[in-house]
Formats: sequence, C-alpha cells, structure tokens
Amino acid sequence: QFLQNIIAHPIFGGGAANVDFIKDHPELFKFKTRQDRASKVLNFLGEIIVNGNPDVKGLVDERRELRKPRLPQYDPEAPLQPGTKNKLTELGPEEFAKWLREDKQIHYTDTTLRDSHQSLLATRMRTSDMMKVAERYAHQHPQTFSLECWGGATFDVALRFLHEDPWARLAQLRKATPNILLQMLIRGANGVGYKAYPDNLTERFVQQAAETGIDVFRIFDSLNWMPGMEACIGFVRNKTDRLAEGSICYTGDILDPKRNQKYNLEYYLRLARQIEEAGAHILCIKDMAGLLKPYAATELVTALRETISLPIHLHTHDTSSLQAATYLKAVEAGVDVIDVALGSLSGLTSQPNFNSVVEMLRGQPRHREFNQPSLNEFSNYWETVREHYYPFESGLKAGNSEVFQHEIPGGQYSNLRPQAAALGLLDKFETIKSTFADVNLLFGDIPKVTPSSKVVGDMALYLVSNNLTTQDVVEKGESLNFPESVRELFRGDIGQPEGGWPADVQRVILKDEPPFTDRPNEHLAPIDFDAEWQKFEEKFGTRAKFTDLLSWLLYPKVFEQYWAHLVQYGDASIVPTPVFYYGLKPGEETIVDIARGKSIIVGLQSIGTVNEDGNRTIFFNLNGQTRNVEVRDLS
Ligand code: 3PY
Ligand code: ZN
Repeated sequence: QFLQNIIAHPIFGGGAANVDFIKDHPELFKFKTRQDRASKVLNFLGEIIVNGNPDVKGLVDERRELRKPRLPQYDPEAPLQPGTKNKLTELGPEEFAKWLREDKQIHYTDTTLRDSHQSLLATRMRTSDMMKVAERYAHQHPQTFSLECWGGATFDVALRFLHEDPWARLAQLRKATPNILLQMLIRGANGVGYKAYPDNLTERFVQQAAETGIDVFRIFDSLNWMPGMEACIGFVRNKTDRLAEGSICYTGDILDPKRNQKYNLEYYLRLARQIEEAGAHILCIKDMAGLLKPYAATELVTALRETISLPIHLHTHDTSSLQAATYLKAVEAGVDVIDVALGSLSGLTSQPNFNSVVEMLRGQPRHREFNQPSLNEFSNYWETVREHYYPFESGLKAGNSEVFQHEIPGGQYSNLRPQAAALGLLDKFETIKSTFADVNLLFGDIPKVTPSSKVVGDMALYLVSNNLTTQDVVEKGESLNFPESVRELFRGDIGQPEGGWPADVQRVILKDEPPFTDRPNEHLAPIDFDAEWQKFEEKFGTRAKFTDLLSWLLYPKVFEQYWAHLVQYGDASIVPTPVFYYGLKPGEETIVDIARGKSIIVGLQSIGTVNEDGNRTIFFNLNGQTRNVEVRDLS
C-alpha cells in the first residue's frame, strides 16, 4: 500500500521527487487499511462459499438450522468485583498459595475455554465465541478461582485450523477478565508441543505467556518424570511473579491390588514431595483419564494434605460419569480447588458439570455460593454455540466405565474414533481400545497423557491395522518397523518412565540405535534469539511481533501456513463461527467487526457459474454496495 501510494503520487510520477519527498507528504502513510480488511474478508468468504472450509469437508449438513446464541445478562456499569487475580497481585505467589491452602471454602477452576472443548470438540472453539461472554463472566462470577483458557492443544489448533493467533486470544481474554486468574496447561519440557524444546525457548515462552496474561501455569510431564518438569517450574518461579502448579499425573488405581504395584500411594506422595521441593506453589492431581475413584480420592487427598504443605488442585475427566462423587470425597478430604466445565460443555470426556457440582455441595460446610441462574445462562449460551461446531462432535452418548480398563485420556478418547475411522478401522474400535491397554503393559505401564498417550495410541493403531498383537512385538519385533513416535519414545526423546523401559521391548523397537537417559533437552542447542529474529524478519517482514517469533520457533510449518493465510485473507478470527465453517447462502448476510467499533455488513447476492479460467464470480453486498470477487473453483 505504501509503495502504491508513492507510485501514484503526482510528484513522484513526474520524476521530481527528492529525499524530502516522503517526509513532506504525510498522506503517504494513510493506508486504506479498513478497505483492505473488508476486501480480505470478502476474499475469505468467497473461498469458503466456493470451496468450503477444508476442516469440515464431508461433514456439513446443509439442512441444519443454526440458532443465534443468547448472551448472558450483566450490568456493564456495575463495578467489577475483585477476584483471585487481585489477590495474587496483592499477596504475591508464596502468600497467595498459603491463603489458598487455608481458605475453607472450595474453589472452582472453569475449564470451558480450554479442556472442555479440547475434550469434546477437537479443540476447535474460536476466540470470537469466547470474547462475546468473557467480560460478562468477569462481572457475574468473580469468585471463580481461575479460567483455564490456554495451552494444551489450543496453541497448535488455533494456528493450524482456526487461522488465529493464540497470543491475541490470550491478550483479549486478559483484557476482558482483569479480576480472575487465567490458567494454562504446559507440557513441561514439551511446552505446548509434542517433543522436547530447547530450555531457553521454554523459558522465553513462559515469560511471554505471563506478560500476555497467564497467572497459573499447570506444568506436567507425560511420564511423571521430575527432570521433565523441574526446569519449567523454575522458569515460572524465578522469571515471573505468577503461580507454578506442578502435577502428578494419576494412573492405575491406588485401591486395586492388581493395578497398584507401581503407581501406589507411596509413589504419588514421593512425587508430590519432589514437586514441592522443586518450588511449585500448588500441587495438581491431574487425572487425565478420569480414573480417580471416590474412595481413592479420600485416601490420596488426605495423605497429600498430611505430606506436603501446598494447596491441592484436582483435575479429572468424567468419562465414566462418576467423577462428581470423586469431587465430593475430595472436598471432604480437604482438596482446595476442583476443575469443572459449564453445564453444556461438561460431562463425558470433559470435566464434571460446574452448575451441578455447586449444587451438590450446597449444605456441605465448604460450599461456595454462585449466582446459579447466571451460571445457567452461560451454560445455555454455550449450548447454542456448541451446535455451531457440530462436525467436531465425537458421537459419544453416555458415560463408559470401560475407561477403568483401557485408561485412555479424555482428550484422546474422543479423537481416537475419528482416527480409527480415517484408517478404515471403525469396526475394530473395540479391539483398538483393548490393544491400547495391552500396549500400555507392553511399554511397562506408563502414565498416558500427551505426548506419551499419543505414542500408545499410535502403536495400538499400528498393531490393529497390521493384525498384530503385543505378543508379536516381542516375538517378531526384530523384523517389524514401528511408528517413528514409538522409536522416539523408547530412545528417551520425551523422558524416562518410573523403573525404566522394559529392556526386551526397547531392544526390538530401537534395533541398533542407542537410547539415552538424560534430559532430551540437553541434546538441543539453545536458540540464538537475535539470529532467529533476523531470519524471521527477513522471512515475514517487520510487521511480525515477538510472539509470532515464538509461535514460529515452536511450530515452524504451521506458523508459515498461518502467516500465508493472514496475508491473503486477513485476521480470520473476526468472521462469525457459522460463516467461518459453512459460508453464506444466497440471500444470507452477516456482520463482521473489522476494527474496534467498525463493523461491515456482508450479504451474499449470488454465485456465478465457472468461467473458462476455472473461476467463479461471487457477488456480495458490502454495506449496501455490490462488490464481487473471483474465486478459483477447486472442485
Ligand atoms: C494436553 O496436554 O493437551 C492435555 O490436555 C493433557 O491432559
Ligand atoms: Zn484434562
């Protein structure tokens, strides 16, 4: 635009430009940004209308009517009540943790904006749907302990499928909810990815996440390996003034003599002591598959309260449908915070129901009051919004106690079915689930959570698609080529499990390749940020920000695709969800907020036939004027 302005200028065109030309003509800096944005929106809509959004290819139901969600009520003029964020600022992390441990009333983390949709809707929830209710939530439910809203799979999915900047989402949520703690999930040495990253990248990532808005860093290692968690706990503790929450990933069943040889109460208490020694402010019991049964919760929480002095935060998934009972027992045993999701995005592979758990505890001395009608309004909002994401529903209809056998984590369970379907193995889904359990034992019985759970899943799919059993692995393994992720796991790429890898299995999987047992991050050269920034600017131009550099370093290919989309179509996050996924039909219109206080009304008039170049002309009505765009028809 700048160059076009220069070229179009009469003085420049007449050849009379001198060095003062640019300085003397400030109008050159007046870009037609809004018009550009509107054109980019039209190009994006044209693309969706003609070719569809590839993310929902083959899954669109043309006859489905999508309702408009009703926004929960609030009084924007009422002063915002101070909440946990204000408390953290006032007390600092150490004193805050003490306050939390001593507070008698139960606290709630609302996972609606992260784990609930990661576990129910393949992580596809878009920023615009969150932002419509974030400020309302801050006004209506300031007594919420934290909003889990970032990290886990959301970072990758935002860039890869939603064409959104995850940092922008966090910044917007921070602005809208200045009174409630914002929480993220970070996979220790694996950051928000699936492999080990250089330590100084994780360090800068943590610092930037705190700066942009994160207050509670829930840190875990997918094998419960302390060296995989320690560095990250240290970064939060020493480089930010926020809360480091170290996690024990719960697996097996401490009350089942057949399953508690390795993962018994002593094991978890030892790990909790190590997490406290590493400097965490809070301990999380991360029950990623929903295996912690009510009476096991009584034992575990009671013993943890006696063993360490950190506050205890309990996370579970309701796959079996009995985790509300676990919460009741955990609350009786003294747990400090529990994770719940708003009603319509709760249950099954997501967290227990916020609205109902609050009512369950009415009459319990530790009950905390919430505005129940308002909580229900938020749940109703999400119920309608959830319909907009129908292609991503997993099809699960009821709780299933089989999870106690296969131990598949909530977030993975809803994904495994489509993965099996993609491989043409849906009729073998039962075998896949039982093979998952067999692979776990073959691997020596490990905690299964991203990324270790993905490797167990990869191996189960590999075995079932090749008609093999775990017995075959030991007997014929020398002649088999296992998936790359399985080789990496046994090489030590994501750390070491309790008791080490079974030597016979490791041998057949690695063949001649030597494994290592130290931190995988020790093998990675630190990032030279100055050099990377220079490379980055050369590639993406000076408009890019430091947060973009971090995204690029974590997910280079995904970021490059995100950036190309951004340059071509502008910020896709501003397009309303139904239009983003399903486009517009002739006669339909939508409102897009292209800048603060500036909206455009776009209506689809008609779709032209394919011309000899393979393009279609799409006729829009933009704020009352006809505009057309050319789109290549890829069908
Ligand atoms: C993640 O790592 O994304 C998880 O949700 C693990 O439970
Ligand atoms: Zn979870």
